[in-house]
Amino acid sequence: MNHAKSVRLMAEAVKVIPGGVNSPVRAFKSVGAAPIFYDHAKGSRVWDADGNEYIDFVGSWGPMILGHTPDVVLDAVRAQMLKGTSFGAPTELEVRMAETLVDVVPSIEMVRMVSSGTEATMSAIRLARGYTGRDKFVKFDGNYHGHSDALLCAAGSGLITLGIPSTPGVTAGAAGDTIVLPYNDVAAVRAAFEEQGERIAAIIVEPVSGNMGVVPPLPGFLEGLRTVCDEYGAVLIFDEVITGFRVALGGAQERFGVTPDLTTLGKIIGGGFPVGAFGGKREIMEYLAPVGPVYQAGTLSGNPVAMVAGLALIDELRRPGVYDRLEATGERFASGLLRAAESAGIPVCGTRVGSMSCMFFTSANVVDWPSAATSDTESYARYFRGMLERGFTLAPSQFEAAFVGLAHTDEDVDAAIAAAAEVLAEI
Ligand code: KE4
Repeated sequence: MNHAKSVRLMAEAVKVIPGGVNSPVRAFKSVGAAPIFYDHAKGSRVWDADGNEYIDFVGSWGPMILGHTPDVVLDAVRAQMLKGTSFGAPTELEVRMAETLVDVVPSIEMVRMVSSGTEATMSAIRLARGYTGRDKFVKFDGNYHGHSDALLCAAGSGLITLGIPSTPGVTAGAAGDTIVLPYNDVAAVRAAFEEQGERIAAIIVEPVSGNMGVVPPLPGFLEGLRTVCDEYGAVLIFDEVITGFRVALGGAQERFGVTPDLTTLGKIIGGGFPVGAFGGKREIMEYLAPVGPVYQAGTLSGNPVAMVAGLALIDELRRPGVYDRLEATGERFASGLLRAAESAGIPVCGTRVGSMSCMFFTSANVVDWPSAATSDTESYARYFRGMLERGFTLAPSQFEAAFVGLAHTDEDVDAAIAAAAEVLAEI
């Protein structure tokens, strides 16, 4: 493939944008390839600046569950833009989005819109602290909840990818109340609460980890968190920025039958526009200004364009059979890749929940960050480059998720599996 224009664009980008990218993981640092610059996309396909076509399994890191630029979203956005793109005032659209989230997500009785997943999780932690009057909170090693200071401890996603153990600029004061525990380890959580439970405001967890690769909850893990939070009066927060509307219409909390006190959302609910949300029990949410004392705000919160895009997308996801189709495509994709690895004699650990999956290049059974970290990232990098050259985009890191959506046909999936068989045979 010719990547001349992407290479030229990167040379221009690095002069004016740190690392040439507006989010580190896009720099392809851990996969030893020059980043490709996208130009346009439709359905399951994206085209780069050089006109190369790819079947896309990144999906903008999750939002493109219908595929890229679905007509229903474009039509809704086009109509709204002629009416106004931002008002800084309440609109009916925000009411309809809030009513939709209340209707669909089991834990949500009230919700506040923001403009990113980072804002959603940062605000949820502040709210839980304000509501309980406690300072500390628990997160899990390898979970990534965006880049607010207190949450950037032992985080996943780009920090793991770039090998950044902790981030300069995050002060001891900012991170001092963050308790980091091993994922899938209820005993460790219980021990922490026995030691200082009366000082712990919340547990925040990715109910299915998507930022150390895909790591599902072990049976009893989410239920255990719910029990401990009930015993100690702590707020249970499910960070469903990835899993919301992804692993079920009502997210992981619907799929696994565990209801948190607060839920954070993002990605899919914006239909490709900047969005985030946090919602949950009315009693907690009414601690938020202007009703309550916990301040939180945002110029573009509830942006009407993002609202119509999200509402149009969610309407499609509410159609009968959608999640059966996503499950079937996810299974076809993940199991086919595992068969290809097995045929090539490469030890891998495959994980999948619905339409999000991962293939760890390790013989370990991956259940947490230490086991995920045994993966051979060099092999993953060779796999990534081989697939890219054959016209398939995967996450540029071993420690992310692959996403399939409603635009992926069986032919798309089978072509990816055939390409993987070639690439893995050469690794
Ligand atoms: P944003 O601030 O990037 O919208 O959301 C932060 C966030 C919060 N919670 C979870 C579970 C998330 O996965 C994310 C962001 N996900 C990463 C990819 N794993 C975004 C990609 C990037 O950082 O460029």
